[in-house]
Amino acid sequence: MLYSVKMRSSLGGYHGEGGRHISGAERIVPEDQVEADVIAMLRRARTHERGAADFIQVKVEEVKPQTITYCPMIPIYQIHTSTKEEGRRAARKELARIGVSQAAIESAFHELESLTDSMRGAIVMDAVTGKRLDDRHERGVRCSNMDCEDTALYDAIMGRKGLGGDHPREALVLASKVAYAPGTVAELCWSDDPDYVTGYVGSRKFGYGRITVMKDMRDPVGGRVFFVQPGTDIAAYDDYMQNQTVLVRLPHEDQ
Ligand code: WAQ
Ligand code: MG
Ligand code: MG
Repeated sequence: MLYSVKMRSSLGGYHGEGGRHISGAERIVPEDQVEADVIAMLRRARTHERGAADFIQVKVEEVKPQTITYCPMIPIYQIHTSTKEEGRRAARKELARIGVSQAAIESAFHELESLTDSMRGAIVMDAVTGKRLDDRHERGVRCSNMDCEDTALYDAIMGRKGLGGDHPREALVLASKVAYAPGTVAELCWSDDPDYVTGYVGSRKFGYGRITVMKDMRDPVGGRVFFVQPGTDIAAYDDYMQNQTVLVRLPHEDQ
């Protein structure tokens, strides 16, 4: 039986009541790994670069096998950049190559570059008009309930490529679920972890375009934009992102 393990943490009390978001994490793991994951998450919240959390919530819940769906992990490719400007130019170029309109690219960068505090979720944007479609303000749309189908295999493959660690795994899993969501055209992301400057542009078309530098060191503001086809049903999209359990499968040729 599989279990969902989720953690969210904040500093200065509960996030909704004055506390500042520190970190969140979630896994879907076999029953015998639940305890180890809970401990790893507690440690992560207490030693995070955004601060040592003083409010930590952990939720453990059985996942009903019949509710699980699967999608492929999108393939990774890398774009080496050395400054924020170069990285963001590269991201614009990738988005255009995927088919996101210039208007939507401008609108996305305008939205993300105007943020003064990180959102918890993503902005959902029409990939043609650039209009923001969710009405979730600073919360945005959250993508949840996803993990690697086989973490040991994933670690073996990514470790060999020098891409071990939580950030790439979590981002690749999320980007794969997002890329395979009905309606998604592309995704744009950079981290809100102050010392984590790598970001990406994701799509089903080309995969996970990892851009090595997309922001300045010590910048604590990050964000995500999900670009969708015009006419996408936003309530259904939000429901898929938040609630559909998705296990991400490694492609055959990597095994
Ligand atoms: N669903 C939707 N949006 C989210 C989620 C989520 N589950 N988690 C984070 N976000 C949004 C939110 O606005 C954050 O401020 C922003 O994304 C960045 O989140 O080396 O670490 O978790 O290949 O800080 C990418 C590169 C790292 C990884 C991304 O994002 C690599 C990262 P963070
Ligand atoms: Mg994160
Ligand atoms: Mg973060």
